[in-house]
Parts: sequence; C-alpha cells; structure tokens
Amino acid sequence: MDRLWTHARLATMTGDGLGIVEDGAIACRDGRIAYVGPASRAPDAAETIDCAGRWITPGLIDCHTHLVHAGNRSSEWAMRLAGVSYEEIARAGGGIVATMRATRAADEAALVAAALPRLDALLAEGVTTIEIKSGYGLTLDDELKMLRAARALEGERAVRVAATLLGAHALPPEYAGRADAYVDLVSEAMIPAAVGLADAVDAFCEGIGFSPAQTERVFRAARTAGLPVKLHAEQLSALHGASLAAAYGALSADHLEHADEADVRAMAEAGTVAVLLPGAYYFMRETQKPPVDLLRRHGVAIALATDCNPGTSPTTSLLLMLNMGATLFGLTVEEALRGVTVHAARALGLGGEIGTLEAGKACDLVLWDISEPADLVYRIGFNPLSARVKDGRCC
Ligand code: DI6
Ligand code: FE
Repeated sequence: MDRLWTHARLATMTGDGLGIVEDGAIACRDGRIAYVGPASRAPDAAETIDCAGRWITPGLIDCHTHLVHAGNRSSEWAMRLAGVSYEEIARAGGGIVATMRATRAADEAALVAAALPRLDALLAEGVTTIEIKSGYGLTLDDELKMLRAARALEGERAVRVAATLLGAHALPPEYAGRADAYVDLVSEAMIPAAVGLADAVDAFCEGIGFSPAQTERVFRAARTAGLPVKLHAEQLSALHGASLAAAYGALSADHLEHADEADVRAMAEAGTVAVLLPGAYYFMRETQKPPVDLLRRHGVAIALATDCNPGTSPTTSLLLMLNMGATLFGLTVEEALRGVTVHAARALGLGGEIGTLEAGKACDLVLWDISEPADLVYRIGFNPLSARVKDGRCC
C-alpha cells in the first residue's frame, strides 16, 4: 500500500446512513481505495498518517454549477434589491444575456482565470469533484469554448470535472422570436460537436427558458449522440420537465420547487436523482419549497449543490448549502451529507467511481476537525477542513 490513514472516525456513506466506522482506517494504492475498515485490521503502507480521531468523509461533490463564466452581475442584484424583478431585467437585455456577452468576449484562458478563484473557494471546503455547465456562450463555438475551459481546470487544480452542455439555457438575441431554430442549432450542431467534450446534456425547461417540447428535442438529440441528460426543472413553474427528464432516464432533475407527486413518482421509477439548490431558492427569495416529503416517500435520492452562477446563486460554499438544505428545506443531517457525496455522485453518473469510502473507488477524502458529522451541517460560514485528498494524494 502507498498510504494509510489510521485511527480516524469514518463516515463512509455506505448503506442508508452515514456508514460510520469508529477507529477506522483507509489504505490506498495507485490512487484507489484498497482498504476501508477497522484500524486493527489495516494493512501496512509505505506512509502512515495517524488521524488522531479526526473524521473522514468522501471528497465532497458539487454536482450542479455554472462555475465557468465571465462578467459580473452585482449591479443587477442592486436593481433587484430596489424591486426590479429577475424577469424584468432579463427582458431588458440583462440576466443570462448580460453574462453571455461577457463570456463571448472572453477567450478560453480568460474563462479559466475567472473560474479559478471560485474553484479554489470550493476546493478549500473539501470539494474533489465538480460539475460545470456551459450555457453562457449560446453559439456553437462559444459553448465548446466554455466546455474546454471547464475541462482545462483539471490541469490547473487537483479536481475531477464533469462537464455538461447547457446550450438550451437561454435564447440568444440573434434568435429572438426563433426559438425552434435555436433548438435546431443546439440539437443538430452543438450536441454532436460536444461528444467527447461533454459528459451530459442539460436544458432550462421553464417559461423564460425552453418548453417541454423543445426540451424533448434536445433530449432526443442527446440520446442519439449517446449522452445522458439532466434538467433544470420546475424551478419557477410546473411544466413537468421532471417527468420528461425521468422518461428519458435523466441522471438528475434539478431545482424542483414546483414538482408534484406525478413528477416525483416518475423520477423514482427512473432512478433520477433530485438535485436541490437552496442557494438559488434563498437568493431569489423564493417561497415555494421543493417537495422533500414526497421525495422521501417515493424513495428519490436527494442531492445538494451550489448552482454557483452570477444571476441566482452567486455562492461558492457547498458547506453553506449543507446548512441551507437542512435549515430551509428540512433535510436531516444524514440526507444533507449524503446529498453532497453518494447521491451527488449518482447525479453525475459516477456512483461507481466516487461518493463513498469503499475499496475500488477513487481515493478522494476529506479530513475534518469536527466532533460529530452534524458539525458540517450545523455551522454557518465555518470551515473545519483539516486536509483534502484527491486520488490518494494530499492537496
Ligand atoms: N436557472 C437558474 O437559476 C440559472 N440558470 C437556470 O437555468 C440562472 C442563470 C443566470 O441568471 O445567470
Ligand atoms: Fe443551474
């Protein structure tokens, strides 16, 4: 064995709860977990780290972000504080289109440079895998540029990136009144060109985004290209995009504030993960909460993510999302912690690779200076990280 972390309290996230192992150990070889279990039965290793009773969780997974983008929209937020609505700003040419203009003007290197401080903030809190969407380029070249910038971050930091094509994020001005023609561009040009660069395809199924029929055209093109799908669904209204996503075997349906029992039942049958985004709910001062009780009753896996984006969720704190998931949406400590580990991994189709402390998976760990796992959900604005490990190496 290359390295052994011993005398630790493990929250493996296996089973249905936290999968706790008191006085446990984790050994790795070639970046993979080779042993998880009692310290008393741990194998020898070239390097041994005595964790002195510290807690170890799987590396945290932020499964829904718009981390790569250019520009700044704090001035729009000041307008929203003065009573101008998100929709009014969008109709006046601000919102996503404002970020689109800045992102089109930025080259790949500038997008990487702009994303790095946001990425570093997430890594400092123990994130080892991050999902990053395109969606602010809205032309073939600019969407591919965004996906390349997302991928390039893996060369800049010790992080795994899952890249998602979100060409169907908003209608660019040059396609005003021609939404179906833009959906042609997404379906017939962007998706085929993104094969090999994107790991999944997403869309914004909403009144101010794309209709279920247009979303389905995007899904059909993704299926033809062999790419899995996920969906921004039921964020602002009930269009039943979540049911459509489930019908296409989506990895996840995200937001879900307006999802109903039919949507939840469809998600349960398809194994589609519910990704809840409390940062957007909070920042937009929404009042409609996602149907957590329905999700529980039907056994839908719940994940949590930052939705890091300049318009509705300008946060780079996944730990804060843990607290908001519990405080705002009523998640339990176990649900919140599983939401940024094992369930977040499933939302990215990476359940066999990351998300739990099990032999054979990537050795992505976080050591925490906490007394109990609940400390990670309870505290607001406090980071008890002791060490972050990616592929068996401290980073
Ligand atoms: N839903 C959201 O909350 C973000 N995108 C989406 O589909 C908003 C993105 C932005 O305002 O820049
Ligand atoms: Fe989003």
